[in-house]
Amino acid sequence: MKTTLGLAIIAVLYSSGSTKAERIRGVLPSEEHLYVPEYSDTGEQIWRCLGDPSIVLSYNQINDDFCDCPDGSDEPGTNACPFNPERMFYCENEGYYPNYIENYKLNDGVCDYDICCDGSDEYATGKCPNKCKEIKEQFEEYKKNALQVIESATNNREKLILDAAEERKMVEMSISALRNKLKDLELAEKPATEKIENENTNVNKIKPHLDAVSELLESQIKSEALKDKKIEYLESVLSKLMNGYNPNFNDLVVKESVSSFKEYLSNSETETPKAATKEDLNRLTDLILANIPEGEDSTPTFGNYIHQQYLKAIEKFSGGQQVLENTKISTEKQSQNEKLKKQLKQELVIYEGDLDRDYGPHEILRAVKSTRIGGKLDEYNYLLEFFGTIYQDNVLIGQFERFENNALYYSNGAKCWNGPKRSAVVHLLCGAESKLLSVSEPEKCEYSFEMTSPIACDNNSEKEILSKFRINYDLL
Ligand code: MAN
Repeated sequence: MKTTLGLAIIAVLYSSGSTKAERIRGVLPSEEHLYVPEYSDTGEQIWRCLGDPSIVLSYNQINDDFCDCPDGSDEPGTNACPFNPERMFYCENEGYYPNYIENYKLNDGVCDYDICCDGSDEYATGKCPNKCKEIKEQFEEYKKNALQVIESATNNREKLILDAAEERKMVEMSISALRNKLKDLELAEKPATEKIENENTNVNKIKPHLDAVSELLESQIKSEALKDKKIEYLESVLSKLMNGYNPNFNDLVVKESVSSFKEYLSNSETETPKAATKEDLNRLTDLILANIPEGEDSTPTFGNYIHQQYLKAIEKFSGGQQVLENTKISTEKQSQNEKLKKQLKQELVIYEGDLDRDYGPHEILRAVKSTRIGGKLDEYNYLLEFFGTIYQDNVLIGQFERFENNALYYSNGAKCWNGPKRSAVVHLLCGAESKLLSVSEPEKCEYSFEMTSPIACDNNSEKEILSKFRINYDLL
């Protein structure tokens, strides 16, 4: 029973805020554990500077409006220490969004409701009552409208993502069409003989016979030549004998040989070549004829005959003389083909390069790559092309370089007089339409644009709504 009552009291203490009252002013909840006191040997509550634990303070020196720690950690809730961006004052803004404010804005008599809607930044002056409830109502109203815009912007973004995928498909299709065209051109260029052989396997039946003819002729020629040499030699021996023998020696064998040789010499000019060679060739010709259609009337020479039969065979098996002509690609046509191939290859390189380019998340920039957004901002007309250039009137501000963290980067613009080449960063904010909002020149010839676009609508949009929300102080 006692225990239950004890627990109930603790619960009441927590919910009534007495624990909060003990919180160290200005410290964010996740750092509260760094402000727990230690106990010295004498039992005194002590605390060490966060940036330098060798500096030991009495616990009540925290927020005593006197700066003891070099990093300002002993004064999280006052402006006694110099401003340290790492140690901002934490406004709890209960019921709304917690936030941080620079310590030099504390108790300066100004209600910084856009940061601390609870007025806690003016705790000492007491000038600023808590307005979190009213501000929250304003924000909710603003958010409702903003969400409607975001919804239509997100729909537009989804459409753009689909368009981008479609664009990619088109590029892929163009690549495959170009590759096919190139393949066709290369096929058409294959050497004529190769084509005949590929297309007319029947001609191949004849070819071995023709090869055999030439082989036979070759060996025939060789053997004839050898025979001629032998005959020449024998003729020279017999000539010697014929011219040098002594007719006074009554050698009948010699006399008979010489007279036979003389007879041989007188007949040799009219002698015909050996029939065997021709017979062999005829036999082979018959073989060829067995594979080809009816020949024409007899041909004047064997060479011509073979040639004619060969052409006939090609005609029969390959669809006619046309094939021969078709396969003979004229040099003119060849150079035309070369030109076309070169052009196709160049196009292919462009398309293939395009597939590798960085078009951002979901390749969304593909869908808007040549969309142009124009607008007059301050004294100049600006023209922006997402994946192209930005112009300030006629001056080139930059050329698209990359898309990173919802910002488009452009560089390599026209050179600035006495300065760098112009460049720009375009910060994108979620919006249903693409529209240039503002431009500034933080550094000479370095431009910073703000632009709405559906391509910038992602899951952080709620945060973005808050950052764009402005309090209407008249209503507070
Ligand atoms: C022009 C504009 C300006 C730029 C100056 C620099 O006037 O491009 O934005 O600052 O040139 O000389």
